[in-house]
Amino acid sequence: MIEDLRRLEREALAAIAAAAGLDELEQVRVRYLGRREGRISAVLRRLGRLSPEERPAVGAAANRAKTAVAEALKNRLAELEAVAAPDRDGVDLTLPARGRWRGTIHPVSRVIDDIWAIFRSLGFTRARGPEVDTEWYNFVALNTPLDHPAADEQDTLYLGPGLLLRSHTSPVQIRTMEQYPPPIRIIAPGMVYRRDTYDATHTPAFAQIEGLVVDEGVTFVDLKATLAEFARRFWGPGTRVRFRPSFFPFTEPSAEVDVKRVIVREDGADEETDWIEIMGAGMVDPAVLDNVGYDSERYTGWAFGMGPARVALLRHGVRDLRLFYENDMRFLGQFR
Ligand code: 2U9
Repeated sequence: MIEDLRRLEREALAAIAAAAGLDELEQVRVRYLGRREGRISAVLRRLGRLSPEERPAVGAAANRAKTAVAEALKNRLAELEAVAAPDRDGVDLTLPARGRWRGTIHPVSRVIDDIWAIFRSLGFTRARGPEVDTEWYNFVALNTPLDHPAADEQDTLYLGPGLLLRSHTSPVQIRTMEQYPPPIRIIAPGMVYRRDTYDATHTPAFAQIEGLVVDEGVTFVDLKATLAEFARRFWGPGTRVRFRPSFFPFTEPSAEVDVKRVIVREDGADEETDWIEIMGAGMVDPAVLDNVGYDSERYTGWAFGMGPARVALLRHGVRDLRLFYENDMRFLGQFR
């Protein structure tokens, strides 16, 4: 019987060491120490039937086996729990790993990149300049007198006397013309600032992309052809373009540019959208060319400006501009 107990103990200790999880360990406990069916428990229960001579030795061996197995169970339980449950530092080693965090290009930046790629292929260079600029570069050089409403403190964010946050990227074109002689063919994308109410169609900081061409013999035909080519590359070959007379202080004549897009319906048929105003443009006012020291008798130019956030709005069917500038990852993550 003592021999049987030694074998049971060896078996139990091996099974405990081999138990890979808490459930398996509990099964081992029940098999050897369970009150009703445990094999070591059964030996202890039978002690009463042994002769008084046998009882002390077998009893002692049975108790030793029970203690050794109980001790092994306790140790293995601690080991398994350390892996299965949060440890004292609250680290749960069984939690699945988090997915890798993947960033994405902002939808407004993507519109800027796409517009830039088209103009680059048409021979334009990208230009940049400061976001803090002077009244001269932001207004006066652009043929906009300081008593013009745009220069009013109601509309422009002033930082000090004569110093402001640029309200368009046009100062970049002025600075570029000061620095380089014609011919000029540039695209100026960047953030601009206006004292606007924050609502679905206005944000006080917004992206703008402007273009400027200056050379000998440049005409309104070049403006129309280039912007129509751009529109067809950006919105598709079926896109129609319309120019409506307008006014800007820095261009004369000036136009608002509308596009009518062709979209393919779910049933495969083509459908034309309404006319959508997409940008402003015009022939650079000779006074602007004079302001940077260009000979306005010899050179002519054209320019345009548009808001990429508005383009992104149309591209994705978003109704509220603010969503693009609030950095909510639940919104931005959808543009992957
Ligand atoms: C120079 C000369 C001329 C840039 C131009 C517009 C027309 C225009 C608006 C579009 C939507 C601003 O972002 S918006 O609110 N822009 O309508 N911009 S012509 O003309 C220039 C620029 C620089 C030296």
